[in-house]
Amino acid sequence: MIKTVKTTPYADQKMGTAGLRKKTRTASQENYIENFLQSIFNTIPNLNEKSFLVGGDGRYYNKIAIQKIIKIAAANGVKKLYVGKDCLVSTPAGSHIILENHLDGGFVLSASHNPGGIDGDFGIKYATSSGGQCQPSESAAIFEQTQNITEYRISDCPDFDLTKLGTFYCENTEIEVIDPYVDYIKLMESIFDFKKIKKLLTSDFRFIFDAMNGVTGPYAKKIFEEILGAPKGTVAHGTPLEDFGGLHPDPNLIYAKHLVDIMYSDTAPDFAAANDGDGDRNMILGKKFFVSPSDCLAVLTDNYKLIPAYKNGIYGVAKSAATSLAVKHVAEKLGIGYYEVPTGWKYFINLMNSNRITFCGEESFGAGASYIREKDGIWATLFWLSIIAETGKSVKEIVLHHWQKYGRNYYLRNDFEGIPQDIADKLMADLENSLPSLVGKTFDGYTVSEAYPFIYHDPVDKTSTKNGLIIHFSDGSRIVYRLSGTGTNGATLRTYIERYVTDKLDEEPDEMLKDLSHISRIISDVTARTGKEQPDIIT
Ligand code: G16
Repeated sequence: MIKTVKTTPYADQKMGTAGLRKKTRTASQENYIENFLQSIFNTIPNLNEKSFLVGGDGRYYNKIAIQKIIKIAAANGVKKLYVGKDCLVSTPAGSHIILENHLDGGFVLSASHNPGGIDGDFGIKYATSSGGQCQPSESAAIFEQTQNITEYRISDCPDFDLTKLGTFYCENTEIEVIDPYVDYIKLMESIFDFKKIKKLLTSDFRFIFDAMNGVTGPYAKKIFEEILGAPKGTVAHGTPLEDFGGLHPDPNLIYAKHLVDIMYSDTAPDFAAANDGDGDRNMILGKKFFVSPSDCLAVLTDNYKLIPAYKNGIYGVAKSAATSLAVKHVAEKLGIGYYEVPTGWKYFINLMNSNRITFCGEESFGAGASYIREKDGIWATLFWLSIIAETGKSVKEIVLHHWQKYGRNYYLRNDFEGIPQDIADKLMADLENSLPSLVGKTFDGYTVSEAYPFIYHDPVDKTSTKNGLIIHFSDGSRIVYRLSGTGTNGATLRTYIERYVTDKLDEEPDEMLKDLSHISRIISDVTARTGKEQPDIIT
């Protein structure tokens, strides 16, 4: 039976950079998920012809929310749902399933790299038929629905067993519980030379893949251990856990410190990769060596010919404006298209659909290509393994060689977290107003040559998006400021600092960027406004 339930709006259901992300306690309030889902369905016509994917990264509350999604979808007359077995599907695999099966969209329940559990975070990434997250105009329409909602529809059928493959019905909606791994693995086999990678992984080469107790564990065990022959145990933290086993599943130098410690020890293996909760972010490490995500994109692009799927040529490459300019040097040398977009993978979708780009990446530990519409941590790992297998070089040698060829963009991101929203908004507004007056000023020897808000004009749909403030210095250095759109605790000011050099290639970024970091704090006035002398997180 279908029930219609009266409800009232929640004011805070605006999607951020990647879907709706909230504290689990907020998301588990009465009618919270129901309102949000009904609001999405209210924006989609002809639901009886529409099919969606449902899955998640294994975090706490996903199983409860997925039962709700099934019942709300059924009550709204959705034609079919494909549900990942055990409620699991990684964000990249989800994108592939949507595209491969020509689905109308999907719900990947994840707060990405944010911690899980009742005191952690919960999230819903809503993808459209593009295979990527909905566009700003679509999220605005959904937000409007959330603000006017008065009722939702839900089936009162009992909960379903989602631990076994099979098909059943809820009202008239077909529910198929699918294997979330098999098609994705085939996809990876079609891109990379698995034989070459297998030869490497069955030699004395030592590798750790850290799934951080997120969703990539089962994918990685199947790919690296079962198919590619890496020794059992290569995949660490390989079982998806509701609270990520207490880990903060963010693959960076701070939250994956346990892995960093191993890789900086004298007994470090040759290579390590970590993925985040939902498998779209990655961190790449060599022996006593960290590859910054901006450099990662540049190195992958420069080595495209080594990968079977790309060896005949690639379209262009794109990065978010806040990502370092390292890949720009590569694009110029290769003579391929180069684009800068706002932060958010959704901005790459039009560029991929129009064959303007093949590769894209972001400073926020993301790299990917146009075979799907999300970033992909396992793809990045297989790409690095391919480069190592083909060149016989270590990670450090590969990156040093890259810097010798192109110069190095030293890069750091400073995050000031938990700032009251009004203070953060005022800081950004004042900073934006002050930009014209900064041009020509010199700070500790660095002269501002240009300062402007980043405004992106999408070449395909002609929309414009404002995202972040950019300050250029006459020596090629840059500072970019923006507020994060993925946090759940006040506002986070991100300050991205970059300096380009062609000598001094193997120095510490902290040291090389000390002055610019200081200048970035002076210009933003962050200390006076927030009381914070130093960033909370430096990556
Ligand atoms: C999401 C988006 C990315 C974006 C990142 C950081 O990643 O998909 O495109 O770069 O957020 O966003 P912000 O700087 O606004 O916090 P994920 O992995 O969190 O879904």
